[in-house]
Formats: sequence, structure tokens, C-alpha cells
Amino acid sequence: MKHALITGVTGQDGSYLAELLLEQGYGVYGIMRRKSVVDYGNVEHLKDRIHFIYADMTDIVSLIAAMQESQADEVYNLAAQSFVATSWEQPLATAQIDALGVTNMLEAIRIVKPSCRFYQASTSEMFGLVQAIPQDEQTPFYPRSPYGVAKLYGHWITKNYRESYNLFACSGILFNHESERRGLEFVTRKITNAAARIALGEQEYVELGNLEAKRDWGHSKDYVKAMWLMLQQDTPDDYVVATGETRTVREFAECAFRAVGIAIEWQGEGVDTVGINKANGKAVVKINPKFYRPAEVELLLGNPAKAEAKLGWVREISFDDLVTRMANHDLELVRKEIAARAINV
Ligand code: NAP
Ligand code: G4F
Repeated sequence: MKHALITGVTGQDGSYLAELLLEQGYGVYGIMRRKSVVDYGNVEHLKDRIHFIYADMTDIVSLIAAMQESQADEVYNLAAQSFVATSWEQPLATAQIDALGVTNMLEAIRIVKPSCRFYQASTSEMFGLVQAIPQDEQTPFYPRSPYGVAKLYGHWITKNYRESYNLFACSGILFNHESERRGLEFVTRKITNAAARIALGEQEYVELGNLEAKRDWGHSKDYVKAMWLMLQQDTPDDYVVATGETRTVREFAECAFRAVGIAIEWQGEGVDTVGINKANGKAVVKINPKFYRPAEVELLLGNPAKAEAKLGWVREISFDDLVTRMANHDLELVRKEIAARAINV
């Protein structure tokens, strides 16, 4: 039985990857941070099937111990301070986890089990102020946030350990991927959750920032398959994983509201833009400049040709399906909240 160690197992991608690896028959080990209240996050449903190890990306001693205990054949480094906006508020913590944390993990592998294969969660955020459209493995990087800068370090140190020590180390440059398990602070889930609450009379409107930013959005379940495929190849390499389609935040909002039965029309411009519910004339989307970023990534559009050709990776979940799944999940969640409240009254 192969052993896999997942850092960030409690997160969105960690949970889908753990499901995939368990299906493949792996012994799955997951790194968890100690919290005051035990919280398995997105892997609550798998808690009896994963071997949890308490560790932290900023503590190399804990990562060496995790390698010794798991004797992992494959490490998937998904742990990160992953919210771009927070990286301006916590630039040093972001760098310690997302940049130096990668070196800690690579060193732990080199010391304990150098034959172990390594996946690094790189990101389209490294393209930032994009130098070419679409972006592929040859596109120069220009990060626009402390998060993007930290991830670029993680990307290069992975390549460097591959070249310096002959480690089987790969980076997946993944474009935005979402799901029913996405954190509520990210724009997609913020919108689907708010749309569900508005449709069920629990909220009046949602406040957003830059509606014109464009993203290449896929589903996490498809993207974790690409991570696994990268570590099954004969040679280590880096791959872009994306859909090849891009849409604005405005388009995502229209689609999400439509999915909960609300048709919106837009009025005004810039900070005065308002999304109106056509059925009753009420404002359901407003702009709050506090959600604007100090430096924005305006356009991301990936070219997944290499991953498709060399890994045989295919995306199965379309954009419309992604939005519908998220919206339906949030409608269900809000209905349950309402029902629970009714029982408690
Ligand atoms: P996520 O849901 O935010 O999960 C992040 C995980 O990292 C959580 O399990 C979190 O644990 C853990 N973590 C944070 N700081 C840690 C630390 N100091 N030590 C150990 N664990 C720590 O992120 P995701 O969307 O699944 O993304 C997975 C990875 O892919 C991240 O590295 C992200 O930067 C990268 N990425 C994501 C996307 C995307 O669109 N989703 C695109 C490209 C790259 P807690 O539960 O304790 O907070
Ligand atoms: O959903 P977001 O916060 O994701 P962002 O910044 O693209 O980062 C995500 O994708 C990266 C891959 O490219 C990952 F590496 C990273 O870990 C994360 O998963 O914001 C998307 C866009 C931005 O342009 C933002 O300015 O939506 C815009 N936006 C507009 N209003 C908003 C809001 N973003 C958030 N979070 N909240 C808003 O109200």
C-alpha cells in the first residue's frame, strides 16, 4: 500500500484529494494544526479513515516527525494562507507558511526519505499582471500580492530542489478552482451563499468589490486529479491546470443569482453599480470599496494544453455545472439553518 501525506488536508483541495487517494487504495496521512476547538474542517466525513498528524508548515521539526511517522511515498503540499486579501494584512505569516514552509517540507523529505515524490500547490496568482494571454508554462511571472510573491518562492524552490537534489518534485500552476467546500470569503462562495440567503429571505443584499476582474474558474474535484497524475509520471515537471475559459465576477454573480431563481439587471457604474432583482426592483448586489485590493489581478486565463496532452487530464465539470452545484448546496444549507431555528423556537 502506498502512503501519501497531505498538508492542508482540512482545506477544500485537501478534502477532495484525500477522497481520491482513499479510493485509489492509499494509506492517507494528513497534517492538521492544533486548534483550541478540534475541527476537522472539510474532512469531518473522513476522520476515521485519515491518519492525522499535528504539525505546522512553519515548524520543520514537526514536518520531519510527520515524514518519519507516515513514511510517505508521495507528499502533496497544499497547506497555505490561501486568501489573497489577507496576505496584505499578514504578509509575514503568509511568507513563512507559503514560501519558507515549502523549504521546510522539502528539507524534511530530503532528510527522511528523498525517494518520496513531492507536489507543490503553485498558483495562477503568480502571473498577476499578466505578460501574455492565455498564460501557460512559458509565461513570465509578475505577482501582484504578498501571497503571489510567497507562492513564487515556493514554486522556484521546488524547481531548485528538483535540479539540486534530483528530487521528484512537481509544481501544479492551478488556476482558480471552487466547490461546495470553498471558504466563504472567496468571491464565488460569498456570492452563491449570499444569493441563497437572499432567495430564502435571510439577507437583503451582498457587498462586493471589483466586478470586472476575470478568472478562469474550474471545480476542485477535477483539479486534484491533475495533482495525482503529475506524481504518477516517469519524470517530474510543472503543469498549468485551467479550463481555458475566463469570466468576470459580474458574470459569475448573474449566473449564481439565476441558479437560485433571481434574474438581475445592472444599473450605474463603478462604485455606484447596483444589481437589481428584476422581479421586485430590490438591490441585491452593491459595491463596497473595502473589497478592492491594493493591487489587482485583472485577468487570468490558462492554457491547459500540456496537462491535457501529457497527463491525459480532462475537466469534467463545466462552469454552469460548478455554479449550479455551489448554489444548490448553499440553498440546502440555508434551508437547514432555517429548519433548525424553527425547531429551537
Ligand atoms: P484552503 O481551503 O484555504 O486550505 C488551506 C489549508 O492549509 C487548510 O487545511 C489550512 O489548515 C492549512 N494551513 C494553513 N496554514 C497552515 C500552517 N501554518 N500549517 C499547516 N497547515 C496550514 O485552500 P485550497 O483552496 O484548498 O488550496 C489548496 C492549496 O492550493 C493552497 O496552497 C492554495 O494556495 C493553492 N491554490 C489554490 C487555488 C484555488 O483556486 N483554490 C488555486 C491555486 C493554488 P486550517 O484548517 O488549520 O486553516
Ligand atoms: O475569490 P478571490 O478571493 O480569489 P483570488 O484572489 O483569485 O485567489 C484565489 O485563486 C488563486 C488562483 O489564481 C489562488 F491561488 C488563491 O489561493 C485563491 O484560491 O477573488 C477573485 C476576484 C479578485 O479579483 C477580487 O478582487 O474577485 C474579486 N472580488 C470582487 N469582489 C472579490 C470580491 N473577492 C473577494 N474575495 N470578495 C469580494 O467581495
